[in-house]
Amino acid sequence: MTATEFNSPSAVGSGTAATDKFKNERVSADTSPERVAAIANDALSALHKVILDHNVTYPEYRVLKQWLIDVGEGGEWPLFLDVFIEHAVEEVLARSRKGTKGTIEGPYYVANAPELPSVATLPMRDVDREQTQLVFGGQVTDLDGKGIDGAIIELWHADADGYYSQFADHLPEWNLRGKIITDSEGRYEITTIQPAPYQIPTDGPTGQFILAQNGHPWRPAHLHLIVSAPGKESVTTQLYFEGGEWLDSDVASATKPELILSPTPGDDGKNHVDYNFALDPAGE
Ligand code: MBD
Ligand code: FE
Repeated sequence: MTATEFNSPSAVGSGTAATDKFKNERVSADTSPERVAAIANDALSALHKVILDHNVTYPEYRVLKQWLIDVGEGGEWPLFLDVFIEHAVEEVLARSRKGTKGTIEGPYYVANAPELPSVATLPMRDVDREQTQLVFGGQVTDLDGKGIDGAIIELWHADADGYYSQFADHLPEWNLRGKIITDSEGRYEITTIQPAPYQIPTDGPTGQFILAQNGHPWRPAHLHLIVSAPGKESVTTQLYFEGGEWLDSDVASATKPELILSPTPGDDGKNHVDYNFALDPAGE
């Protein structure tokens, strides 16, 4: 495999895997017919207005139809929706939250990662061990700052080449994924690798959509996390890195100033940083 291939994860492989994982979840929502009608009518009206305002032509309409077909056939709906739409849904959720800021989940979460103790290293290959290591410590608390015994931190991220395990065939099943259980005071210290900026696949319809408008396909380097505990609202979030490329132009519009880490290099040659999570109480 060439270096170029590693720099450009293929759309079809990761898209199909993400679509299959999502379909297995068999999702549902408790939405009344009246609410469905209200949302659907407003969504269609907004689209009609765009068509009229921009004098969209028949050739353009047919290209849109073909592109929508391509997104489905390429398995890219999870990718496209999570990059361009999910941040607005997260903004709605954030209105009712006081604790640690959340942000989008993205298409590559997998439940049931191996459980790890409060001080742990994520599963990684020898080649990952050659990367700069990141030691990430802190405490999970309630909104009053009281530590939570046995809180759960699910952590997942891409490797240095931009691949997520289970969405690329060459990686071990749980590479750079883990479920860390905090100690009696809610503390943890997780060692992983310092992630690199992430390029979403450009060889499929989502990439075509971005390049057709001279956009870029990059996300800043990030860690994904879901932090949860009994009696608390879980928070789905991401952490970024001070000074990192693409922080101000994330293609997925998912950065927040509160979510930027500033690690410092230690005498051990590893980067070190602390970040604490405060969880809202569970809703009614
Ligand atoms: C990612 O890694 C990601 O975090 C998002 C939101 C979309 C595509 C790939
Ligand atoms: Fe990601």
